[in-house]
Formats: sequence, C-alpha cells, structure tokens
Amino acid sequence: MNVLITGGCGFIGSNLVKYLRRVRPDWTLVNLDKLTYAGNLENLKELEGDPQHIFVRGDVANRELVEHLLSVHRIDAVMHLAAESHVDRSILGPEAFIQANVLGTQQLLEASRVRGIKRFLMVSTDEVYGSLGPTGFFTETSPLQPSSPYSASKTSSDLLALAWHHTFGLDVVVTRCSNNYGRYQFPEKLIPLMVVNALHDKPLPVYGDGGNVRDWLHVEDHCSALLTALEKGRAGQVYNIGGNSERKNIEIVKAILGLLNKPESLIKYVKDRPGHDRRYAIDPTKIRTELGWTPSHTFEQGIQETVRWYVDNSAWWERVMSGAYRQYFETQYRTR
Ligand code: NAD
Ligand code: TDX
Repeated sequence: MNVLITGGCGFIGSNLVKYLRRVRPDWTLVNLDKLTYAGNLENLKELEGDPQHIFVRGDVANRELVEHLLSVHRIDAVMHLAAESHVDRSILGPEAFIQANVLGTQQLLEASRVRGIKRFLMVSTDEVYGSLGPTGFFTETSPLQPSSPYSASKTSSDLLALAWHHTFGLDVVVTRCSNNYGRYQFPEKLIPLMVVNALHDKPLPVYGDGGNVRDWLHVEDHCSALLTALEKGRAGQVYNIGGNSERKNIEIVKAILGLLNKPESLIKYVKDRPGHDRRYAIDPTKIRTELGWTPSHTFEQGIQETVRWYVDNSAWWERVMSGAYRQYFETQYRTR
C-alpha cells in the first residue's frame, strides 16, 4: 500500500507515521506537510534515511502538487490530518482555518476523485457536535452544532468529505475523535501548556471555573483507531473514537501539579474562552462493536508517561516554543 498522510509532521500525524512504520512495515508513506508553526520535522528524526517515509513540504490546497504526488507515488489511500487545530487561535484569526481546513480539504478531495484514490480517511473531531450538558454522549447521529471557528471549519471539511462520497462516489470514511494527549503535542494545548508552565513555576491559566469536561484519549489509541477505520471502515460511514475518559480541566491541572510536585497556588483562573464548549463525551460503541477497535492505554498511566516525556524532553519544547509561537502566546495573553 502507498498512503498519502497529510499533516504528518504535527502532533497526531507524526505519531501516526511512526505507528504505521511499526505496524505496517511494507507500506510506503508519503507525508505532505506545510510545516506551519505546529509542524516539526524533528518529530520524525528517527525516520531519517527511511526510504519508505517520503516527506514533501507543501500545502494540501496546492492542487497541482497533490495530483502530482497522487500519481507519481501511485497512492492507494489518503489519510487527511492536515489542519489548523487550535480553538483559541481560530478565535484570534479565523481566516487561516477556513483556508486550510475548508478550502484545503476541498482541493484534496477533488484531487483524490480525479486520480481515482481507493479510500479517503477524513480525520475529523468530536467538536463538530458542539457542547453536551451534564449527561449524555455524542453518537454518530447527534446533531452537528459546532461552536468555534475551528469546529465550524472542521464540520465543513467533514461534510465536504461525505458529500464527495454521496455525490461523486469517492470512497470516504470519516472519524470523529475526542481530545488527544501524548508525546509531541504542541505546548499551546491544555496538557503540555500546563506541564511547561509548572516546570517554569509560571501561573497555570485555567479558563472560567475549570469545570469544563473533555474526554481524553492517548494519541497511540487514536492512531490504532485510524488504521482500523482505514482498513475496515465502511464507505460513507462515520466512526466516533473515544476511550470513555472524561475529566474536568481542573482535575487534569491538579493531577499534573501532583505529578510534578508543584503547589496548587500556581493555578490562576482567567477569563473564559468565548463560546467555550462545556462538555464533550464520546460514545464509541460503533467502532468497538462493528470494527473491533479497543484502546490500550488508561488515562492514569498515559498522563504519567506523558508528563515524564515533557520533563525529559525540554529541548524539544524549548525549540518549538521560540519565534512564531512566542508572538502568538503574547497576543493571546494581551487579550485577557
Ligand atoms: P497539529 O496542529 O499538531 O498538526 C497539524 C499539522 O498540519 C502540522 O504539521 C501542520 O504543519 C500541518 N498543516 C496545517 N495546514 C496545512 C496545509 N494547508 N497543508 C499541509 N499541511 C498543513 O494538529 P493535531 O493535533 O495533530 O491534529 C491533527 C488532525 O486531527 C487535525 O485535523 C485535527 O482537527 C484532528 N483532531 C485533533 C484532535 C486533538 O485532540 N489534537 C482530536 C480530534 C481530531
Ligand atoms: O490555557 C488553557 N486553559 C484552559 O483552561 C488552554 C489552552 C485550554 N484550557 C481549556 C479549554 C478546554 O476546555 O482546556 C480544555 C482543552 O483545551 P485545548 O487543549 O485547547 O483543546 P480543545 O479546545 O478541547 O480542542 C482539542 O480537542 C479537539 C484540540 O485542540 C482540537 O484540535 C481537537 O479537535
């Protein structure tokens, strides 16, 4: 199999590329990534010189380039992860999200249709469903009610992929996963940001009352679910992915402080995120029963390993936090 992975230098993409090299060693992976602030080739250092990982720097919206790659590498399947992925950034500047997530996905779908790609896996998110109250779960038939520019752009790309199936017959499978955590997550997202701040004895900014709930999944469990959906999913179907691991943000922040032996006085409640979704919770019954997928990490074990990794890999996050990130970080905090 020859697979085009988009966004393969980001958090989930780089974990996925390494996971697939391990579990599908005969596959060739073409990794198309624009290397935005969130994309980092260093995440894939261990694959240097590997002839079955071909990195191409480029934009998914570049139709000519994508069509060229699909034909020259005789690509069978596309796994589409490239996106602008951070909700707070989408509030500060939505345009980049529409450009990459909506228009970029449209170009990639159209190139895949024209070049006769056999399977297109659209990596979507649980944020397409909007917010839950204190009870209930998102199923694949829950209404789509995105709240932020990020989630609206992801909903658009998710629906475009399904439209390319229904209208043009492209073989599309859509996955909607809950919040990921693990190695190589950019330190703008909750878990790595809190670890890095705590290590610097800087305040830990908790939005609102800290009672918002996210449903956490280890990134390697997301990767195994994506492979399962690629290989076994039915065309035109949507599969929710989650590990039944709901936590309040404040519980996570306190757990991180505990693991690092840092005082809770570092917690600083700050102005809430505009339009902040209160609770996400995935019902993963369909992918578990229909495709036989199960996660293998518990949150307690996974968070410990993840915090340890950030402690041991300060050189990685110090580098990615320089330059463009610092500028964003300062803007973000000026607005509070
Ligand atoms: P990330 O921001 O860490 O990585 C995104 C990658 O895409 C980067 O390497 C970036 O350079 C690349 N990219 C961005 N725009 C591009 C473009 N126009 N062309 C080519 N490459 C481009 O994101 P992530 O957290 O790894 O998320 C990956 C995907 O999974 C996204 O589609 C996201 O919506 C989805 N997702 C993420 C989560 C999560 O918790 N992180 C949960 C569910 C779904
Ligand atoms: O400094 C912070 N303080 C805080 O309280 C940050 C960065 C976040 N939060 C809160 C907001 C959320 O309730 O923590 C929760 C998690 O925030 P993020 O890490 O920004 O993730 P979220 O907004 O839930 O979106 C994530 O999950 C779904 C990913 O970034 C998306 O790409 C994915 O689709």
